[in-house]
Amino acid sequence: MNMYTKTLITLATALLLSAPSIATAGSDLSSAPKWAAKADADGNGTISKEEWLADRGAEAKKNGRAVDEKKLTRRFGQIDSNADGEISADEINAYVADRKKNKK
Ligand SMILES: [Ca+2]
Ligand SMILES: [Ca+2]
Repeated sequence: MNMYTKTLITLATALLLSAPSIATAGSDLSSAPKWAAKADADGNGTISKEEWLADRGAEAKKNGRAVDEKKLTRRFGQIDSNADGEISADEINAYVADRKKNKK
């Protein structure tokens, strides 16, 4: 093994090792509430309607509430302000901020 190959392998290993942290830091949901990052089951940085229903449904069940899919779907539409079928961190943050404002 020559130096060049060694350097390449070292570089590749370093890249591989740093990849998970890059993915986490680059996740769009890192600025969103914790539950939002958790709801992103496939980790693509946005929450699809399926992910939303699965997560919110599980949360409702955990809290002993009935799962109202219609209501959850409506809420999804409220949060998904650009209506592209995915909830981004910006949309969640705007929604949460709005809700806090209205509570006061
Ligand atoms: Ca997702
Ligand atoms: Ca959206």
